[in-house]
Amino acid sequence: SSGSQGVESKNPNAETINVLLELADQYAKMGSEPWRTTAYRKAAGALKQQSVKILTFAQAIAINNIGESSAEKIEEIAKTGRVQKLQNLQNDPMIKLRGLFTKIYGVGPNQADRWIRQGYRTLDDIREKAHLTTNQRIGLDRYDDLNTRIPRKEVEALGAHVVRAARAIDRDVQLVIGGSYRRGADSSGDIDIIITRQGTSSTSQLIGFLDELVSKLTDEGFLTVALAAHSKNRVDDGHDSKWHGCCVLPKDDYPGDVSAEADDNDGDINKNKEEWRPIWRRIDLLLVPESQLGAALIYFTGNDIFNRSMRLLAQKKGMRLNQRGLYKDVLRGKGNVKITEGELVEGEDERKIFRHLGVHWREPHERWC
Ligand code: DCP
Ligand code: MG
Ligand code: MN
Repeated sequence: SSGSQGVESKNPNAETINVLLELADQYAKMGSEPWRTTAYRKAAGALKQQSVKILTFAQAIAINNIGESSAEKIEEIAKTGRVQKLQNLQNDPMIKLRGLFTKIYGVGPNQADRWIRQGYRTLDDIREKAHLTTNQRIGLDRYDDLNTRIPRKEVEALGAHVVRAARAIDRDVQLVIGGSYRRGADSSGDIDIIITRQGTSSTSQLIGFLDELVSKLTDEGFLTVALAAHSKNRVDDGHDSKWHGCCVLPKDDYPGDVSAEADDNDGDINKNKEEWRPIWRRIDLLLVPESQLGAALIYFTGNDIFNRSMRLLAQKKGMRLNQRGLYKDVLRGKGNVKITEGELVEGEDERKIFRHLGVHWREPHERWC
């Protein structure tokens, strides 16, 4: 999941934008009505482009990408400084409880609602009474750690640690930290590492390397646990192209003063080495053959809303974009159902994929929606 990034106060609509993004995040957290998240983020994006403060419904609705509901909220924020609906949602005890439960790794809104219907009201109830999957058990045991955002400097140190281990096994591998880090975020929910090697055209060519890397990092205590993957990550030969797990940065790798520029909820954890304690962090390793690197970079840089709009754009142009490449002449049948993969247009070069789609290049830090 990707939280929104607020804007600096020099923008005339900064306050409105930040409240809209908070509202979008609230709906994202709730999992219901996901289109509202998209709508409010789009409206916030449109407001960012304005050079004057937007005060009324009429002014707002006249702007591209701002719908009725967003326009109403914009006027409300301009007048009162807040959105009543957001406050109601934030104060609703059942919504709060659902938020408490969905913050357990591996728990979605449906599971949370089932538990609430069963009468569970606290994490202790879940711990003692609920039937948990292995992933959920880990999520509950490490609840606080896994819900603490990772300061950017720690993401860098974690990445550097993995790069050192990877290079010691195979000096020709290349690693890129993707996800919110690549978009320039001050802090991240997890660390996403894209792994490739020159000359590879299939994920299976990298599986052996991944196995070696994971066992090395596990043996030395950097990787603490593997999390069960979803089946959709399997490639043709049955191997997983994605590895999910947790890691801990060794004390010696810890940079000083990491939390200085991070979000408020980063607290003072590990601010200096003397007070260091191990914090479990979520880590995703992604195997990508060089021939698909560009498409994979787009996908794993995100954010998810940016990805959705790029895929929609490809579809509108009779093409198809996924994490492996951009394809043309995709045969579609009834209900726009894909019949053939089509012919590969581009997979390796991120910029060329933008060009083939006819859109201007957007730097990773410009891909927040
Ligand atoms: N992604 C996507 N659709 C999803 C989930 C992920 O397109 N439903 C892509 C875009 C994300 C990237 O994968 O940017 C990494 O996923 P993360 O869940 O790690 O999200 P982020 O790295 O963007 O944010 P966070 O800081 O929360 O990890
Ligand atoms: Mg991430
Ligand atoms: Mn991730």
